Amino acid sequence: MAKYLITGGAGFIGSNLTERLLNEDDASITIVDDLSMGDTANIPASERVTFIQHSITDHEFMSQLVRDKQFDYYVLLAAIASVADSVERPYATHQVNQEANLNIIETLRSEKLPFKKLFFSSSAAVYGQLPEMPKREDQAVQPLTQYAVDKYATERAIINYGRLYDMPMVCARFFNVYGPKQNPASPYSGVLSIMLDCLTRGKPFSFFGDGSQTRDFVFVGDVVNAIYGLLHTAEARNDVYNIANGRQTSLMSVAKQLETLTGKKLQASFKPARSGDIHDSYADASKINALGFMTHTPLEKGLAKYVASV
Ligand code: UD2
Repeated sequence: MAKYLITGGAGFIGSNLTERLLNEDDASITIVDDLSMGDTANIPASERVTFIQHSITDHEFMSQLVRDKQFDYYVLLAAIASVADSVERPYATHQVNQEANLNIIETLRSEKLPFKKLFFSSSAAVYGQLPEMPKREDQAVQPLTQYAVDKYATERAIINYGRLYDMPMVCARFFNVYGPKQNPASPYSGVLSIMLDCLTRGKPFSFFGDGSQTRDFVFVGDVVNAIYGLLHTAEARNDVYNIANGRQTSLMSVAKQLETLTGKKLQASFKPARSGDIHDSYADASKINALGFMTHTPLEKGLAKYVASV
């Protein structure tokens, strides 16, 4: 049995990954999640899944769990997942997005615990507002918020641990992930989840800015395939990969596509842009594509699946 630890496993991406792993006969999955954004309803019912409600910021608790269980695979997804939220709560962001992850890798290092691969979810936010597009992993970074600083610092720490202590580590920079199980409840939720919720419930939606900002929207099914591939590909080691669709789409144009799919009209208003927001973002996905497992669900197909799921 391959033993997986997924931090943030009750959340949007973690619960989709859990579902994906259950398709593999030999996976047993332990989820640690404080349910700040996640929901136990997301977690598939299976005797191969163990759920622990706890914060990853409890270092002693997490170290003990790692020592006791000695997982084969570590998937570090738990995070304060919003740039705007990190601007409101910089120190809490640091504790969750950096310190808690450092504690896990330091436990593995200092106690020389064996494992097969550790995956950390970094973010496109590390690229900041630099004008080069599409974003490639070897381009300069510009972390403009505490969120981006912590994601970048943790990514580097993980790659350095891998190199210095010969530990099998891999990081990915997620672009804008969307799809089933995305939680629209917080003002900091992913924009497509908020937009779809507003459309289906007839609630007003605010564009922060004029809607011309662009993002690289990547379907969650492609993201979990990518995480699985990175965990199980030996050459993907001590390195970082963009996880993206490789397409640039404006918020306004994705709003039009959702209106067509739902047959409803968005009640939209326009507010000032959010502090720390970047205007444009899209990725060059050729580095992960070269590994041979990345899938790219076209936006219109992914949106249709998402709409059908709510
Ligand atoms: C996403 C990720 C973040 C980080 C970042 C990297 C989410 C939730 N966040 O942040 O974790 O990886 O990418 O660049 O996926 N917007 C509106 N109205 C709303 C909500 C949002 O106009 O009600 C705008 C928002 O100002 C931004 C765009 O939509 O320009 C996307 O916002 P987001 O919060 O979905 O994602 P982003 O790109 O800030």
